[in-house]
Amino acid sequence: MDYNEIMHFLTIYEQETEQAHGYATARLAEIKQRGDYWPTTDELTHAARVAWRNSNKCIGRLFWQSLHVFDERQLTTDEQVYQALLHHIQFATNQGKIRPTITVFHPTYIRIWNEQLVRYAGYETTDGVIGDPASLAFTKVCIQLGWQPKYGRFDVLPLVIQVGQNQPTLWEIPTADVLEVEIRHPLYAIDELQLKWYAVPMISNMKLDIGGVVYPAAPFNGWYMGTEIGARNFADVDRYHQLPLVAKKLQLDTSTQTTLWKDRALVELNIAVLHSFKEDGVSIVDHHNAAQQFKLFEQAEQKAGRALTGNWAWLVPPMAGATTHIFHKPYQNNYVTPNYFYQKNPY
Ligand code: HEM
Ligand code: NRG
Repeated sequence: MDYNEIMHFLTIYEQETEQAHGYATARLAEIKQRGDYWPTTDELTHAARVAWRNSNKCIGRLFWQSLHVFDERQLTTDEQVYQALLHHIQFATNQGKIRPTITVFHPTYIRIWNEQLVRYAGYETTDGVIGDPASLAFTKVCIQLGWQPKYGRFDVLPLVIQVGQNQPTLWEIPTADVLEVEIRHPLYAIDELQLKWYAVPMISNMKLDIGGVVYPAAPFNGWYMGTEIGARNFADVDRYHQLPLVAKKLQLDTSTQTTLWKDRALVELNIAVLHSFKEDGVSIVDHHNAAQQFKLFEQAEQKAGRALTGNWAWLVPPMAGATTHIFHKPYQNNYVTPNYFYQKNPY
């Protein structure tokens, strides 16, 4: 905890939420007397939104003010946390009309071991990896904790919740609560690859930092940018590695890289992702619209008199980078709090 940083946040809060002059100073005096900063629900709400606004790697920041914040800091049991997570999943999914949402749990008692609330298992077998290679280590942990592996390509992992220093406990997410989209293409037989992806990316392994006061369990979500699924999760060689199979469905000449078969496969796979989500009524944004929205965010920040921070290498989309304005300018990658940070895995 750092009183200067807390004062910095309280000043932002006072100004941006139109508190009476002197609010921040008075609050700081209280906090110093208690020796502890327990934000009001209103302060917590604004902090979570500003933390999104300060997330240098995020292209989706235009909508930072619309973040729904559930203050669940009072919960003390794994069963209660499980119910709150199910509520988060249902509220955020909203039958496909995805709502950016964060649920904040107690700063010291609660830890969620999952990287995202919904992720697919990955299994090392003698025939190679089945499922998502990004989940290999966590899947092993789940199995050690008593989870029954199913050895499918898209097995939703259980929630792993830890309270205090207790052993973590496993909780299955009801199938009905996990919205998924089957991937098909308007023209090509990409459906034959039997790919699907979950609708909502809910990051659950980052900590929310408010002036040095840290919330290790604060899962948040927006909606997907199509390339996250089509150009990375399905395409990366160390993920689902589907480009050679897509190329086959498109009957491309893969005998030499010079035919740009990977580029052509990437484009059609990404068209399939966007097409499928759109047709199913699930929120998603393509990288061109996302970049345009980010431009509006840059303009709004300038108008508000705030310095823009960003991480160029993450903001540039993994396809058609130079067609977006982001490619053509530098960004200051300074860290400002409140913010979301990485933390060590508990396993
Ligand atoms: C990263 C888009 C909402 C915080 C990203 C990335 C994309 C993205 C494309 C890069 C991911 C990657 O390359 O793996 C969006 C879109 C949103 C959205 C389209 C729709 C509303 C949010 C929300 C928050 C957030 C609600 C937090 C409240 C972050 C953070 C990262 C990130 C912290 C960095 C993640 C990391 O380091 O792994 N976002 N985002 N985003 N976003 Fe957003
Ligand atoms: N690339 C990751 C998700 C990272 C965060 N992306 C978002 N966040 N869109 C993946 O699962 O593909 N968000 O809060 O919406």
